[in-house]
Amino acid sequence: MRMTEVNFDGLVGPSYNYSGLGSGNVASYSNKNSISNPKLAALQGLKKMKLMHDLGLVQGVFPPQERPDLNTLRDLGFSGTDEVLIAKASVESPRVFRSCYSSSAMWTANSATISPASDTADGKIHVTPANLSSQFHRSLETNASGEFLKLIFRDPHYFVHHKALPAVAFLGDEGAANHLRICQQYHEKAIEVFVYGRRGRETKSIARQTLAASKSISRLHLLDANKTLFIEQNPEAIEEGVFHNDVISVNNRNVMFYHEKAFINSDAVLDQIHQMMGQDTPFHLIKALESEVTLGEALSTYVFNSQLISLPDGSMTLILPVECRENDNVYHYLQEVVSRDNPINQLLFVDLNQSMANGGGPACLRFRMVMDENALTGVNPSTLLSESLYKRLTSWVEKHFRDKLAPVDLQDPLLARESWTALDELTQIMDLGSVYSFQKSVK
Ligand code: SUG
Repeated sequence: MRMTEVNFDGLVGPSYNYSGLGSGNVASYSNKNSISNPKLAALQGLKKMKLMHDLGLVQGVFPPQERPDLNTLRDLGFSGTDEVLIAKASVESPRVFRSCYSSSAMWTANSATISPASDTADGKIHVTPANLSSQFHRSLETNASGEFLKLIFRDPHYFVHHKALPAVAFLGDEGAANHLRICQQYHEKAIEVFVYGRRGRETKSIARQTLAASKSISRLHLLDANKTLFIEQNPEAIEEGVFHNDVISVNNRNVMFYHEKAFINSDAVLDQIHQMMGQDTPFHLIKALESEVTLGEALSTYVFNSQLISLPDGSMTLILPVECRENDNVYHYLQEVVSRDNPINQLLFVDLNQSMANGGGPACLRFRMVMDENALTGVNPSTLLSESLYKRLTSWVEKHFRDKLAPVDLQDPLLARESWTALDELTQIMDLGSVYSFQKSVK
């Protein structure tokens, strides 16, 4: 049975903006109050999805969430008509207000942790939505992400959906961005590696992923303890702005591409992983030394936030942000990596500058799920990208999205109407049914 890695990218929403909400995220706070281009952001995201599709991979589309999320503002005691509510909340609680407009659910690497059937004791694919409890704007994603995941991975014969972990500090969970899966071939039982930034309640830094959360997920997913490892992210890197592990390391099958400052005791932990795999099995460690690529360069180019993919012919390709090509040193380093003896033989560059300005590169925009052809029949087909869905989504973006949005524009009640009109039409294009609350209540 052929196993495939299916990638699901988050579609950018119409209120995509730079409010500077990302904690520990240098790009997000450096670009606070800049003017965003939601149309370009969405088109750039779609282009990347199309590239993956054209490379022969199965590519899915994760719909945007209902933004603005006026229900949350009502839950916090703001009242009145939508117009009154928007006017009041934007003045009284500007940060909360802006949080309700964030398009952050597009970074689907944070929406869930997924364990493929080959790794779990019951042979099913396990999915746990992330509670994203470290930041208010991201915590608003959890419920809808859980619902969308059930809607997409809909056949209970193949998929088990867990509830998100309780949203408290010591169980902070940010999903697949802190999860690696190391194996020779996709169908094999892999070593699942959970990377955490903090052990519990204590916040020695702004680390978002906790060990307690990672351990809970490994239990829920019925993983084999002999094939599961919990490793600590290097706090120095977190302090510098590596707010998720996928900003400093990426893996695919038996290849690890990472910076030397990614983990605490990285040589020892990678050696341990190799022992768990079996010393005789090939394990390609592509470690960038600080003298080759500095942590600062890693952050400004997002070179490790690339997608490392296996093409149908078995070769591996890195999908990188164009910023990596524009930085001479990083570009030179990448060419050297490709020339070395490892499975990576191609570099492809994508322009995601809108998402990058909020700290989200190629890998942030996707979660991946290894599955066989049978399980693929249990996925809602209307969410899988095709030529025609790509064309329809592109026209939808062209029609509904603004090309300039300043955070102050969020106060415009028309933006809310425009967003809901767009999302309403999207549910028809993607055949999703009435998934948004404004479709259920008469406004
Ligand atoms: O959580 N940015 C996101 C970026 C997430 C990137 N994901 C991964 N590395 N997997 C974050 O910091 C900024 C949103 C704003 O300012 O509205 C933001 O949430």
